Amino acid sequence: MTSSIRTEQNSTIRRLADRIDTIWQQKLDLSAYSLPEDLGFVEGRMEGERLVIENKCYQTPQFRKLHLELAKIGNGLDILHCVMFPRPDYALPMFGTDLVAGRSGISMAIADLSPISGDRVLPIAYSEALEALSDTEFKKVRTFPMWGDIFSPHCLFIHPENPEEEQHFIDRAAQYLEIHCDLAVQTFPTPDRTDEILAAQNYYCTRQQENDKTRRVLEKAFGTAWADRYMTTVLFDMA
Ligand code: BLA
Repeated sequence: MTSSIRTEQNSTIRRLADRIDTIWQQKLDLSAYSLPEDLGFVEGRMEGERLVIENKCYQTPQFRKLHLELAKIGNGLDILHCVMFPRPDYALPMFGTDLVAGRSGISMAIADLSPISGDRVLPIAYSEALEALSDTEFKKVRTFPMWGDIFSPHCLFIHPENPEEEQHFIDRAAQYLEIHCDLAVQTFPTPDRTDEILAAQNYYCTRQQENDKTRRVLEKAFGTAWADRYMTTVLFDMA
């Protein structure tokens, strides 16, 4: 993907965005996905600073939406946001990652395969694959907000200390994504579980919509109504 803001992004964000693109292209059968009312590229102003959002979306036989978003606020704040929404007849976890970079580097990096079954446990093949990964250690682990009960025990939620930890995070997030794509394409649909899957995906989205930090950034640039519409139709739309 050649994009206008990617080349200006924090280099860690750029490298993770490139890894996500490459893994999607290699492992999934991608087709086009149209965003509502052409929200592919959006521009707003926050306290005199420009906010630019660039979205890339696909769909596949297993996923109703793959979403990779890059945002840039003035010269100070770069954001990567990515969520993969399984189709409601596929009992697959939600892959999500979010990176926030300020002037002094990445302040927050999160990546998870979040369970969507009624009992909020990952499919056994996922737990086995994740447990087989080598142990990992980051110096500054962050504390989950109130709405963070959606994340799995394998969730990485850190403040990377240095460039080595940033690279380590990228490699680990890429491993999660590779495991997810490999297992997803081997998964058969379970139409009898659609109600349970929908309820769990909707719970995930409702919780993510409670993230005031994301909401506040969007509200300042675009206003309350726009921010709400964006969070509920683009970032975390329910199936
Ligand atoms: C936190 N998200 C944040 C923060 C900002 C944003 C500014 C605070 C960073 C910090 O505390 O260091 C902003 N994130 C955005 C914006 C967009 C975005 C504006 O994606 C989009 C335009 N958030 C997600 C996904 C996950 C996620 C997919 O979008 C997880 C898979 C998590 N973001 C997440 C969490 C926090 C966060 C857990 C910390 C919230 C807190 O500490 O209260």
